[in-house]
Amino acid sequence: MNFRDLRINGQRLKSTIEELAQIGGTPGGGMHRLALTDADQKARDLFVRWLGEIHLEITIDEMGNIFGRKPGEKVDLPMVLSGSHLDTQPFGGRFDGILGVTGALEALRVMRENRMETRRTVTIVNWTDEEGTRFSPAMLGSGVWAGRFDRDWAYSRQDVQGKKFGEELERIGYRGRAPARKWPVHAYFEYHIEQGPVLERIGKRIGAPKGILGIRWYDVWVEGKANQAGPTPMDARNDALVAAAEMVLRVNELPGKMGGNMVATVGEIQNSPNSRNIIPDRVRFTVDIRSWDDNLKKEGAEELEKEFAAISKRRGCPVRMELIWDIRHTVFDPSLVRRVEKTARELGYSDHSMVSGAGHDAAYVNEVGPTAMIFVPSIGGRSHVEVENTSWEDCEAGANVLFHCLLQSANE
Ligand code: HGY
Ligand code: MN
Ligand code: MN
Repeated sequence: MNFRDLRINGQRLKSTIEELAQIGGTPGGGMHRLALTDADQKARDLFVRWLGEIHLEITIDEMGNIFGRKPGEKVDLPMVLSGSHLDTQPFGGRFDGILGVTGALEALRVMRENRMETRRTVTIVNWTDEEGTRFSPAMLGSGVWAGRFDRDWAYSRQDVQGKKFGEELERIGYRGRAPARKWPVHAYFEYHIEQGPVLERIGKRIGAPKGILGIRWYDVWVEGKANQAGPTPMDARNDALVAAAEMVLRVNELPGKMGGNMVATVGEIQNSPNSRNIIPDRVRFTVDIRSWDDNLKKEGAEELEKEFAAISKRRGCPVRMELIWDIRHTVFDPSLVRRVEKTARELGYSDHSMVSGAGHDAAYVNEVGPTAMIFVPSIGGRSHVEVENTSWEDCEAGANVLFHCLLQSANE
């Protein structure tokens, strides 16, 4: 049989994604399946069932990363790995992460039904807590596996209700016994929606990112003095929320001020006591700074620190800024990126070289072995929203590129 003529089953890929979308789906057609919640547990159970149906060897490690292995003829050779994540953003989309897991599953299903043997082992993975929205920072599962985070530190991370990662992992029954520890990887491919406007705008079908922006995450706490909103004169206030509001504006102005290619976002804020007639005295908010230039990212953060200190002093509201995540920009393996581009063209798809503004587990796997990603367009350039969408034709095209990249790497 000539493997080159084989294609994935687009209809089966579609129904697999739609079945997963029922677990933690929102009335608005999006997804609300945060890491280590009951919905995440159900999605994991379904994923494990699917792995069993195609007779993969299943391993769950101590970070809850789920691996399904299809042994190759030479089991001692470094394996080919592919996957992404099943956890989602709050009111997020049904493709982010899920397309990479289901695309790899579809590739293994085609291998199984065609009784295909490969020289190297091919393994699929669902990484725990890629989003980092419930338990920050992002990519805790792949980060511990790659040796970037300490397992017990990851276990100690808390959500806004004070629940701990390790306890929640235990509660949903996915704290495996296998060490979350890297092993040699011959090639890792992560298939993912672009989550931006580029491919749609230029009318290209397959994106071949050369890498990922560097990312820094901070938690910021601002203190004030609570008091009655009525009798307290304006010049006698230490209003934590007003101080925080000024700081949020400085974050938004930072990329323009730094003059380089940078984005900066405050996405999360808690205000207390959060009563309409009490002057707030405690605010926590998050800062997300991204740039290809790691120095610019660092300088930008230092600039923010100075500006926050000035606001804090002027308003009498102490501020504390804690760096909770710093990942340098990622450069993927050029020969694997070329494989993605060449395979796309051989399959008759247009392709485009680009950079990923979104973070991915591929950033940490890239520190262990040669890595590349495959993008397909996001309709309207939207992602991390309920209306996140990609056409089924593009989903099928990207999965075909993934399937053939896996075959090439698994047989070399
Ligand atoms: O933040 C990101 O870009 C990814 O969704 N974790
Ligand atoms: Mn993702
Ligand atoms: Mn995401």
